[in-house]
Amino acid sequence: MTTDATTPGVDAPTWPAEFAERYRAAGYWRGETFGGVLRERAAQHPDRIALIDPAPTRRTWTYRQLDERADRLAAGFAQRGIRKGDRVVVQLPNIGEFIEVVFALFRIGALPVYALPAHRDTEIAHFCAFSEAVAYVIPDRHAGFDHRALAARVRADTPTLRHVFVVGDDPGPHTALADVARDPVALTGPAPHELAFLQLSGGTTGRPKLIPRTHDDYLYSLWGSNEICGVDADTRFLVALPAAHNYPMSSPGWLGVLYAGGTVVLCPAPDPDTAFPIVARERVTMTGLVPPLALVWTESAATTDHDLTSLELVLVGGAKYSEVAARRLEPALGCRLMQVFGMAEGLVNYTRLDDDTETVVTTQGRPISPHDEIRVVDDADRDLPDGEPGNLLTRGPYTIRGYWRAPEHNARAFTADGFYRTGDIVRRTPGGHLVVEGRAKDQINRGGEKIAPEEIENIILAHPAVHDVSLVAVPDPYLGERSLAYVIPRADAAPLTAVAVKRFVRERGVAAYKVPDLVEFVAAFPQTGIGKVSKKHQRSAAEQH
Ligand code: AMP
Ligand code: DBH
Repeated sequence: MTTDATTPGVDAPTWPAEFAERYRAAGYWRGETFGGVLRERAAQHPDRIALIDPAPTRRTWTYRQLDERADRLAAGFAQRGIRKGDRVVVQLPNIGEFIEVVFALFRIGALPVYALPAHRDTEIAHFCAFSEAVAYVIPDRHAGFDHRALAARVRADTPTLRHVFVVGDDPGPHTALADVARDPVALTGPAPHELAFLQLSGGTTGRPKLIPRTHDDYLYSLWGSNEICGVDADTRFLVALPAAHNYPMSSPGWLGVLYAGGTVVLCPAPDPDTAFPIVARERVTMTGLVPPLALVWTESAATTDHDLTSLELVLVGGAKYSEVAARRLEPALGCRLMQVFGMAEGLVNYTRLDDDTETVVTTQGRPISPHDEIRVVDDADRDLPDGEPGNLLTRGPYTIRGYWRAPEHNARAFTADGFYRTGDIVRRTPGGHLVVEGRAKDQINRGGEKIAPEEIENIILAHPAVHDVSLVAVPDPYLGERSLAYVIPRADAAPLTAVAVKRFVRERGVAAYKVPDLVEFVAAFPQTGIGKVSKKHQRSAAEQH
């Protein structure tokens, strides 16, 4: 048997054979691939609109056009030596080319590594080096930032990186994506049980982990989500959040909507001023938001002149949505609310369309699948009775069994029998819904954007005037949480300011949302019984901010 980076079990643990058989026998793993699904939809309804990119000038793709475009780009990528199993870091905003590029890679069986537009040198260099990426796809400029210059820096340091493809008028020293397409060629492509892409984890450690998802498992999460959310060929779904993130991609997301033969509408930014006119013009029926955006949409709906009556369902998730805010959404937007609690590692929970209002506003839903196994345990992994808060462990037909090339981390993040330790503290209601009560993992959830404190602590520690640092969450009425860096300065160094610490992090080149919101200088950290930094004490002290 030949193996390559797409073969499960090679670069990451996979489902034991008995589980894979069970999921196939239950009809969850249907033996489809992303490339195959697009081909089928194009044959079934070639002229239906698959994709709308409204800005700056409106462009549309029928299913046939998207399918053909994916074929032509795949041929061009293949001609440039991109092969099945190769990793390609894709960092594109919500533009039509994003969808074209990933379907072209799916056709080859090359694995997109989904970077967010906000990522900068530190993250991109890591993704490219760690995944041994052969190519990196970027916009020329986006949100005032020149991605070509970043790409040139990363390319100089990454020997495997042979190509940088640029969307836009001026590719600089790189290759214009517009010059890549060729007449279609025959490609073997991936098998359904093989890897489709590497998704990013929000992370708790110094470096973001890569999440290996197969065609079979991810496609199940898509059509399972479609059934729950009522996605069909008439759905017009607005991608308001960054398209590369797991939530707008799969819950039910743009991939779910394409699976159902519906229409994906890309939104360049999620604020009401940008999104409402697009909702009105394109008659959007469904979207997914994070809680801070849901708040702004709810408030703005009262005074808007734009017609939002096409909206049928708004999903809210990614971070805890307050019950008070949740109660206001349906009356303000004139549509149904669904809460969603998911993770790029797999498990996704939704409230249901036929749940009563109390359940929808007070819980974060229940799993997609009857085969999602849920355990709520104490710190010694003993099962707790329903109703008691504890650590959420899960295993199932679309939850990974291990991160990509991370055996040591996997030993901690998964139990011996394959349950993923989510790090979330939940309670299960008698109806089987989960309520997120908190978090055991060291992570900050800044309005749905996750920060691994260790990653930022490592950067700040490199400052010559810093003796030690600890990054914790501070409650915030709008974002839910913001970040606070407690810094112990070196006694022998020149005095340090908060502004200097923030600038230092920014200049290292990380996504802006990871730059500490607040910096406080202290003489010492509170300690735990065995002398570790007590983040628990720091977090409760930070609540005074
Ligand atoms: P990630 O690992 O980056 O995919 O982020 C997944 C994490 O986001 C989950 O483990 C939760 O901590 C958090 N999360 C997602 N949705 C919700 C929600 N509805 N309520 C509370 N936390 C959430
Ligand atoms: O936060 C997440 O990662 C998330 C939230 C809702 C997610 O991955 C998802 C739904 O699929």
